[in-house]
Parts: sequence; structure tokens; C-alpha cells
Amino acid sequence: MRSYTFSHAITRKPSTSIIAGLRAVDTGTPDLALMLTHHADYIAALRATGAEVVELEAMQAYPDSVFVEDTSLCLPEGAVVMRPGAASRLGEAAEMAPHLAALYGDVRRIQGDDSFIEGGDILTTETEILVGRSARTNAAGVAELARLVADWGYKLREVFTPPGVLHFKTDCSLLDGETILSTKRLADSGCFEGYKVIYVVDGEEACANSIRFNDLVIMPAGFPKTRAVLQQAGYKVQEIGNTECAKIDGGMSCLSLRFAPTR
Ligand code: CIR
Repeated sequence: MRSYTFSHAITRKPSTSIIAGLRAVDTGTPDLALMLTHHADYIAALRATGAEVVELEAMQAYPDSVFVEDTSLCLPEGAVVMRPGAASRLGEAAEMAPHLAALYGDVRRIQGDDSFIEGGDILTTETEILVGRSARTNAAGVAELARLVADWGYKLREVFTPPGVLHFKTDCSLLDGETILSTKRLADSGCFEGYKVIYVVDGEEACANSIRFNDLVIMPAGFPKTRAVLQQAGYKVQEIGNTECAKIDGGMSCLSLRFAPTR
């Protein structure tokens, strides 16, 4: 299954500037030492599935650069470098491009001056690419991405991230070829019609941002009811501490680019 079988991942170490990371609500300063421990656990989980993980150096100039997912979309056929809608993050995308070029034969770019799109708003399933418009991703960005991936044979569907939710994938994750983990507030929009939906348990909305990576569902620690639902459904769950990234609105998907290039 190309949507969750990966040979590679790219991560980037958090830097001391992480304390200046963007956040919707201030719930405290992230503790870098604890974040580094969680980050190492996350990378170990990716590697435990047999994937090769490229660990990039910390970038002081970009406080949010640990959240590499937002810089690019990686597909088997090639990669597309995004244009993040957060002004402080725009430069992160160009920093990622050479690393993708080292692994892929075909690297494309979102280029329009008015196009904005972040990877956190993109959910690639087995049959389509769902892109949620949000405060970070606009119609021009979605349209440009649709053009760029069309000749790789992808159908792209524009959907909407609920107001007040940072990214589309803040509220959902792919679990397998036909199943999505979602909050009720997102699934109620009807965007997952045709998929099987497993709901995160009420009060545990913050674990909707999980990832299916090879045989594992990697989810943030501290959401026991949803974890039990996933285990009962037959998924092999690995929990990773996320208290520090959560303070700056980051989660499991944001921390990696996941892919299997065909070159
Ligand atoms: C931001 O606001 O851009 C970061 N503090 C969090 C980014 C999280 N990324 C993601 O959900 N893909």
C-alpha cells in the first residue's frame, strides 16, 4: 500500500529557537531537553519498522523547522516543495529542496506568489490526495498542487479544515487503505464519505494527529481510550511523548516526511 508503506523518512532536530515556535494559545515554553528525548523516541520508532531515517541538523533561524512535514509533499513519483502560509516558515521549504533532490529524480515546486500551502493540510490516501484549505493553505496553493501532481496520475480533492484548527491533519490521520482516524468535528463535514472512519474518543481530540508508518500506528502518549479503540481494531500502536511539541501545535505527522521514492 503506497499510502503507508515507506522506505525513508526525513526529520530535523529541534533547535534552541524552538521556544519561539508559533502557537495559537500560549500554554508554556517547550522544554528542549524533553523534546529531544521524545524526538529520539520518534526516530527510533520509524527505524524499528525498517525505514531509513535521514536526520537533518537543527536550524536556528527557523523556530518551527522541526515540523518538516509542512515543507513538502512526498509521493513515490516525486516530491513537491510547498510554500508555507506562515511567513516565518516560508524559507524552510527552500532549505528542504536539496535533501529531496538527493533522494528523488523529480522535485517540483509551488511557485505562485499568491499560492500558499503547507504539508500538514495534505492527506494522501490510496486513491486520492485530500487538501484542506486553512489559514495556511489557500485556493491558489491547492490549485497549483493539483496541476503539479496531475501528470503523476493523482486526483486531488479540495476540502476544508474546520475554523480554529491549524491544519487538516491536526484532526485526522490515515490508518490503512480505506480507514481514517478523525475527530467528529472534521468528519461531520462529510469529507470522508466512502472511507471507513474511526473516531477519536471525545476529549482526546489531540490524538487525531497520528501516523500510519509501515506496520505501526504512531500516536501521541496520553490518550488511552483512543489507543484501546485502535488496538481493538487490530492496529499495532506505538505511543510517543508529545507534550513539548503540543505546546507549539505540533504532533506525530508534522515531525517527518515519509516516502518511498521510485526515482
Ligand atoms: C506552526 O504553527 O506552524 C507550528 N508551530 C506547528 C506546525 C505543525 N505542523 C503540522 O501540523 N504539520
